[in-house]
Amino acid sequence: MKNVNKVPIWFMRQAGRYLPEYMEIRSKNSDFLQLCFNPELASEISLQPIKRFDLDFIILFSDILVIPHALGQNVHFLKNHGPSLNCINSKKDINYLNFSECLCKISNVFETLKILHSKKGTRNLIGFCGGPFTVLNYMIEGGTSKTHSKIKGFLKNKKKEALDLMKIITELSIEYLKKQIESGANYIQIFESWAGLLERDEYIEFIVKPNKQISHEIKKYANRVNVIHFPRGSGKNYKVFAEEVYCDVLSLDHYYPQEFLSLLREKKVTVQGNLHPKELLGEAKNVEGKTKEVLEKFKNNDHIFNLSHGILPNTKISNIEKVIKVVREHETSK
Ligand code: 1CP
Repeated sequence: MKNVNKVPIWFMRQAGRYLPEYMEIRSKNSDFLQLCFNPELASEISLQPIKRFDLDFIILFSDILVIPHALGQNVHFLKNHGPSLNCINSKKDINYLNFSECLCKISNVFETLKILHSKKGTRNLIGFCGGPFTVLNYMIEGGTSKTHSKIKGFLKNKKKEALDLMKIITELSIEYLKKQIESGANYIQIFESWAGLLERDEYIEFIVKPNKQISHEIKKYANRVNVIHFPRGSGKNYKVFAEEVYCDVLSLDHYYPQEFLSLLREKKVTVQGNLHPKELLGEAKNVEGKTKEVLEKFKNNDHIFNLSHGILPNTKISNIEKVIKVVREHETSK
């Protein structure tokens, strides 16, 4: 008899602006960070997609920018504009950051996880942080950037400062993730959303090394916890990433080297991904075919169904339902 397996499913950014019930809470809470630090509301938001859809994972509702906030940087989320942080330019600005006791400032996140843990049932609970380079990028750019000119200049002209700050972010992120695990997370995802900005030596130094350190420390601390890495935009560098960094799961966007899937099979790394979020904006009739294409592509790998990046705000709920139905009806035999 064949072993029938199901492909588990969740969506990056499954809690958020495409859900009317999220918008309702958000309309009454203008300060986004304070919402992240309100365990009752944050846990309610994390559970909103679970109430609507049949998903296998709950992800903590918070943001990667709680780390700069914990370090004492001013972080605000402006309406229709995204995050805004006071820029860091010099050694003096770095010295001004305060990293003693700074996890206390964000300890409500752990309370949210404890609530979620008590309500998770058989689902997995994902805690997360930003990849150190991605967090550094926001700290230096002061928000979302199209050109990334400040971070590129900073790496070029102030490399020592950049490495010092990366070390601080990496060590704090490890402590932060350990506390998330203590509070009930059994999966950890590291969102290295801007990995695609770097090449060659800089990719090794600023992406591979800190991500490697994080998974090494997390697996040493709690081997049972699964580590998901998402070095978005890595392209041909996905290969060196998978060779160097321990991953239980590797989340893929659209471009990765040929022969990469067989490397992941050899290393027993589960693939996560990779339906394009734009597919969820269109006609339901196309969604079924695109979902099946993804299932087919990864049929020989262990696979967690997901998107190649986060859900977009104007996503149609009916399309999410369609994807889930197709994945639930699909059976693999490995
Ligand atoms: O206005 C609003 O209501 C805020 C929108 C929003 C939400 C719902 C932001 C602002 N962050 C979040 C939650 C969030 N962010 C989660 C938990 C919810 C879930 O996944 O279900 C997670 C995991 C994140 C992670 C995050 N924040 C990333 C990594 C993933 C990615 O998208 O690449 C990044 C880069 C951020 C920064 C951020 N937070 C919010 C914005 C608008 C941005 C900037 C994004 C950019 O620069 O393009």
